[in-house]
Amino acid sequence: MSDPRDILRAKAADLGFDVCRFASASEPWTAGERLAHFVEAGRHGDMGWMETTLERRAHPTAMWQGARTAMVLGMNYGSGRDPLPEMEDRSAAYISVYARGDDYHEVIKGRLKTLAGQVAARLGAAHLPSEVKVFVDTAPLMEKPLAQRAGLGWQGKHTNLLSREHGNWLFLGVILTAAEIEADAPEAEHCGSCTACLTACPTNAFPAPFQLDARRCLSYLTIEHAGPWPVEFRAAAGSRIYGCDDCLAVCPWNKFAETAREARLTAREALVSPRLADLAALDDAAFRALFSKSPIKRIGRDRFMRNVLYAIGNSGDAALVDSAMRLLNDPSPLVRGAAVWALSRLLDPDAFEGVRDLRLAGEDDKGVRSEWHHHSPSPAGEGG
Ligand code: B12
Ligand code: SF4
Ligand code: SF4
Repeated sequence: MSDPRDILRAKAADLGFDVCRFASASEPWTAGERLAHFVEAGRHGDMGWMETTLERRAHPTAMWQGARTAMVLGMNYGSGRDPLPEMEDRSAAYISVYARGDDYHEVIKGRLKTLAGQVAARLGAAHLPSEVKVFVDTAPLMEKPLAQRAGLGWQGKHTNLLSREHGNWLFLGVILTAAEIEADAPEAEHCGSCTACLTACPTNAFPAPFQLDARRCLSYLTIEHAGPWPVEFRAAAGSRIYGCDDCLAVCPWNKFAETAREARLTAREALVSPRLADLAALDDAAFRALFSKSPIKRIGRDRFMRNVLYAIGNSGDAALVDSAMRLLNDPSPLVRGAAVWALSRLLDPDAFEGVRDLRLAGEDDKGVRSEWHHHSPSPAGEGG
């Protein structure tokens, strides 16, 4: 019989996966201890699900005792160009490359399920254990160390998995099976003395090479963090309103990256440099319509508008004052508080104090009141 891995690889390629390799899911690893260290140090921030699933997440067999082999899939979502120059237009928003098309969870999960059915049938026909389970992103499984073990690439100093063939723009998906399938060779690390990603990070989110403090990462702050951001990160966000690509985009290994083959992962025109003024005008229904099938819909309109307002505050564009003023009337205190910060950056101190004096009296939310006081050019008394 020919190598079963090649048959399964061919099926994966037919379904649009760019790479498919195999690793042991049962051999021990150090990734679980490193994850525990990450969580103990509080680096997961508000992502409480990392803490509650810590034990299951530590190793594939902690989640599923029967797991023997991981079939690890990669799908390229590269745009074929460096996206960072887009941020030069401060009146436009920057949405990270991974979120400009359809939600990758939906795109990949459907394909993984189809593939898993084919894998199970193939294993069953070969009289091997045919139980399989599929994972993309949301399950308690550490996908990057599994991908490195399978040889898809290596975890770079920015902690993402990159490869010599595909650079940094690769989504991961995993099928675990109870069958023992011969493993592919793991990939070695090829960062060498390069530190480009570490120095490019606008918020200094890497306490050491190969380690990330998610609390400082703009991807975490824009997507996962629910409330107002610590003030120190707001200016550094620039125009990034959903995710961040800086550490990926500066990596020299992108020179080999190709453009995504999967049409559903390619950018929708409306999500490349959308005008901040247009985004600030979205009500809930318009937000849902614009981000239909997009991963951005999942953060909800209020959190999204918070991000848009921080970007407005960083724009230096006086034409956006009206947008921020309008959002001072928003029903969400999160949005109102972010509007205060934006105005504190766009208005001159006298104008800001004038607006504050008018608005503060009618504001009963403690958080928004504290935004008014905190960003006032001169100290303002409570109730002022
Ligand atoms: C939580 C999470 C986040 C968090 C935390 C990110 C992180 N680096 O941990 C936040 C919200 C910040 C995030 C951001 C992003 N994410 Co995310 N995220 C995840 C998720 C759900 C879990 C990752 C995890 O377990 N983190 C915990 C840490 C401890 O794990 P780790 O990074 O593997 O940690 C290793 C290193 O720290 C290292 N280490 C630690 N100490 C030491 C010491 C030494 C000496 C050495 C050598 C190594 C070392 O070993 C650890 C174990 O391998 C995965 C999906 C999944 N289920 O795996 C997606 C995933 C990692 N995310 C993904 C993506 C695309 C992103 C973004 C690029 C999105 C964007 N453009 O905004 C950014 C990238 C930011 C960055 N630089 O990492 C992809 C990455 C694909 C890839 N090719 O790697 C994944 C795999 C989802 C998917 N299925 O495609 N993400
Ligand atoms: S995604 Fe952005 S903020 Fe997060 S570590 Fe990378 S460069 Fe830093
Ligand atoms: S930028 Fe340099 S250090 Fe960072 S992942 Fe790429 S090769 Fe490694």
